[in-house]
Amino acid sequence: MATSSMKSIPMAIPSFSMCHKLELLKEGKSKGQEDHEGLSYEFQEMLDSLPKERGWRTRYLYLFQGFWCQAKEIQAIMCFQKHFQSLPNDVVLATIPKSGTTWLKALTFTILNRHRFDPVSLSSDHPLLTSNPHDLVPFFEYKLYANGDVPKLSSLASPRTFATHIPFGSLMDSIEKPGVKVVYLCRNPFDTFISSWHYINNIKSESVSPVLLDEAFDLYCRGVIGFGPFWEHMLGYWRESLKRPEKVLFLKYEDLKEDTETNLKKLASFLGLPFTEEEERKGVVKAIADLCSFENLKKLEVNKSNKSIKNFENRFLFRKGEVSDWVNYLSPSHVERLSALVDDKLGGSGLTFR
Ligand code: PAP
Repeated sequence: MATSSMKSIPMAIPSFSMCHKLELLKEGKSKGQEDHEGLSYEFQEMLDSLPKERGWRTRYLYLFQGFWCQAKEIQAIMCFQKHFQSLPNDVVLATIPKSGTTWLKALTFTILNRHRFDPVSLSSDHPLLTSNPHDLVPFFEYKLYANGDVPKLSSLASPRTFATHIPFGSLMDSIEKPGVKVVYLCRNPFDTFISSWHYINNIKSESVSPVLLDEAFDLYCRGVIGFGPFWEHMLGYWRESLKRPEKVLFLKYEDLKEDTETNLKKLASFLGLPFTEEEERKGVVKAIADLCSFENLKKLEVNKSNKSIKNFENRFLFRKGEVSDWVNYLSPSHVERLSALVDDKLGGSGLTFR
């Protein structure tokens, strides 16, 4: 069922299938458009029919199904929407980028696998010590269905755990099966913006000039950011969590930071694996919080030197991990504009930030 926020969004769903690479664009045509390399002519034609704006990292962002998205992500999302078959115990972690996705993946993986990999005794074979969280909980759009691939997922151990940045309106048909659970992690829009701006400038290739803060800020406030507008993204999951709390758990980054253990208990209960009294006595909750903390993950070799998402270096996923770092970057006029926007878009929804 569509949330009221999603009803107003024009849905541009092409009627033909573009999951596979048909005729690939010739090099000449894709010159200067690395983000279009490997896409079919048919897909390119569909892209050309969509509204577009300059992208933060790629040449363009396209307005697809009511949200802004890169070309290759659109290809992957269409493929996901066509092929993904949910199973009753599936868990889907949802975020808009830079809201704490990496952290949520680490926490959820560790909770769900705590009987196999004990976070208290923490032997050296705990996967989190040698794998980036993005390799333990794959994204639909960057990993599983990237490049039009159709993965075989039926043999994965239950509960299968996936992640996505897809807005709720475009995800809902794929997760409707009873028992499928969604955890959404939301972060205040000021920090999400600053984190995104740093990340984009860190991962961009040297040949591309940096995105200036003012320019990025203007795009952000106009909703033009991957998977944005951010307010639509947040409201889609927020409203669904109010309507169906057993289906969608809505967490906030700032709450997790302030009281990780209380939120971990909430998360474990929602996932159907509440901590027992004995586990709490043994310090399991604290051990998970410590293992997945920013400080611990950042110092692991795998997160200093390896690459996980789309060949970007893992180290850029661990910048500061703080609440309110935005105060070091935004001017009073930025704050005024973004505050007014947040009030306008989220006011009355019940979704607030400290
Ligand atoms: P993604 O959407 O590309 O996966 P995501 O993990 O959501 O990125 O966001 C990265 C932010 O989460 C960074 O924030 P910052 O730029 O403000 O520092 C990163 O530092 C923060 N982060 C990563 N891991 C943790 C963690 N374990 N605890 C708290 N914050 C974290």
